[in-house]
Amino acid sequence: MEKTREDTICGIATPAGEGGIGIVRISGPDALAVASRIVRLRSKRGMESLSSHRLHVADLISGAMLGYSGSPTHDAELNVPEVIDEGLVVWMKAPHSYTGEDVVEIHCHGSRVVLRMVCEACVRSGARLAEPGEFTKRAFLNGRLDLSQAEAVLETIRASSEAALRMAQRNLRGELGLRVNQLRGRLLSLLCEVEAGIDFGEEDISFIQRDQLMGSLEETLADVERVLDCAALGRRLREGARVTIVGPPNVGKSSLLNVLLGEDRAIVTDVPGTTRDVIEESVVWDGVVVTLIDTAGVRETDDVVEQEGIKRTRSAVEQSDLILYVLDASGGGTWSDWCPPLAIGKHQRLLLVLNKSDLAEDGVAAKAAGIMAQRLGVGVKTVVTSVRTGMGIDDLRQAIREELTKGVLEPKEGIVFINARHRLALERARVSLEEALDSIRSGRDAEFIAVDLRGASDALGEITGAITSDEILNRIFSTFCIGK
Ligand SMILES: Nc1nc2c(ncn2[C@@H]2O[C@H](COP(=O)(O)OP(=O)(O)OP(=O)(O)O)[C@@H](O)[C@H]2O)c(=O)[nH]1
Ligand SMILES: [Mg+2]
Repeated sequence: MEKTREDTICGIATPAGEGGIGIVRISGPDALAVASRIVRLRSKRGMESLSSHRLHVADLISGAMLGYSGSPTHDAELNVPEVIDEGLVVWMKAPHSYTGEDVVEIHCHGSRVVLRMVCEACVRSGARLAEPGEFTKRAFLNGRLDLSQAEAVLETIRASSEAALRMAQRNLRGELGLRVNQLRGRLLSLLCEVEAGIDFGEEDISFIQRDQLMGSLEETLADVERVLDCAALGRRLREGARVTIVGPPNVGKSSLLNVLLGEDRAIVTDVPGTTRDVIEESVVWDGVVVTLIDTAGVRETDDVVEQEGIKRTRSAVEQSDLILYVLDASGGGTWSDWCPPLAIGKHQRLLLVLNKSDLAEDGVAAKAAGIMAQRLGVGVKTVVTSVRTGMGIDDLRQAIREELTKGVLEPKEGIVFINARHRLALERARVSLEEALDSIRSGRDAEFIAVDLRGASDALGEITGAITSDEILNRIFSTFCIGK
C-alpha cells in the first residue's frame, strides 16, 4: 500500500514489558473515527463531541464487533463487544498535537496483551501500523519540528545521563537549528548578491565588494568551525567521558581504578606488570557517564603479552578525554628518570597523580609537576594521593569532574551539540566555504563562487532538513522505535 500522510497510523508508544500504564497512539485524519470504533466513553457521549486536550474515562472494546461503520450494534445478545480494558482517552485536535495531525491517545494498562489488542482493534478500525519513527517524521513533515529537533527527540529517549539529556533538550528546543539557520541565512543573502552580479552580466563580483564578501565568508567559516569544535564536547556528554589511567608498572593504577569505582575490579599485586590488558568500567558522576580505563604499566619489556598490553595502552590513550598520569610519589628514581613512551598529544587533558604519598617525602608534588611540565611543554595539574590511607582520593575525583565538565555543564552561550550527521554536513559546508574563498582570492568567475556558496548553504540546510531527501529522512527515522 502506498504510504501517504493522508492515512492514519497507530502504534504502541510505551516500552515493551509490564507497566502501570501503556499508551497507544493514533495519528492522522481518521484518528477520531478509528478511536470511536474502539472507545466507549463512560459519559456515554460520542467521540465527536469530545473536547480536545482533555482526558476522558472509557471502556476499550475490540473494534471487530462494531463493524466498520463505527456505529455500535445494540443487538446485545448476539453481538456483545468484548471489553479489552478500561482507560483514559485524549484527543488532540490538529494542528495542536505532536504530529500536527489529529491525534488520539488511548491510555490503558501497561500489559503487552492489552496494548496489542488495542492496537489490533485500531488496525481493524482503519488505521495502519506505524513504521519506526513515523510519528516524529510526520511532526517534521508538518513543520512541527526541524530535523535537528526530531533527532533530539531520539537523543532525549536514549540519553544515558543527565548531561546527555540536557544536551538533547537544548537541541529539542531548537538551539542548533537556530544557529545553523543564522549561518545559512547569511550565506543565502551573500549568494543572492553574487548571483545578482551574474544576472546583470557583470564581469566580476564588484557588485558586492570583493573584500566585503571575503570578510563575510571568513566570518561564516569561523562560525562553522566553532560549531564543529563542539562535536567533541557533545560526544563526551552523550557517550560518556573516557578517563585512562596510565603510568609505569606498580605505581598503583589498578588500585586507583578500584578505589574510584568503589569495587575490586582489577587485580592488584606488588608484582610489576600485573595488569596486562585494558580494563574498562563506567560510573556516573554528576550526571556524566565516566568510563575509567586501567591499562598495563608502560615499560621496556621482552614479554610479548606485556608488549601487546602496552600497545593497547597507547590506543586507549589516543581515544581518551582525560589521562590520569600516575607516578609513584615515593619515587626512588622511578619517575624522575622515566621517559614516557606514550604519545600524549598536547591538546589532551592530563592530570598528574602522585600516588603512594604515604611513603613519600614532602615537596614531591611540586618537583614532579615541574618535571612533567618540562617534558610536556605545558603546566600540569597535580593531585597527590594514597590509596592505602585514602588521602587525596576525593580531591582526585573532584579534579577529574572539573576537567571533564569544564564549561560544559553550564548552559553557556555559544555551545551547541551536534551528532555525527551534523558534523559531516558542517564539514562539507566548511570545504565549500574554503573553496569559495579560494575562488575569490584567485579571481575566478562569480559562477564558481556561487556554486560553492550554494553547496555550503545546502550542506547546512541538511542539518535542519530545509534541504533533504527521502533517503536521508528514511535513514534518520528508521533508527527510531515504533510508536515514536
Ligand atoms: N604504600 C602504598 N602502596 C600502594 C598504594 N597504592 C597501591 N599500592 C600497592 O602497590 C602495589 C601495586 O599496585 P597496583 O595497583 O597493582 O599497581 P599497577 O600500577 O596497577 O601495577 P601494574 O598493573 O603492574 O602496572 C600493590 O601492592 C598495592 O597494594 C599506596 O597509595 N600506598
Ligand atoms: Mg595494574
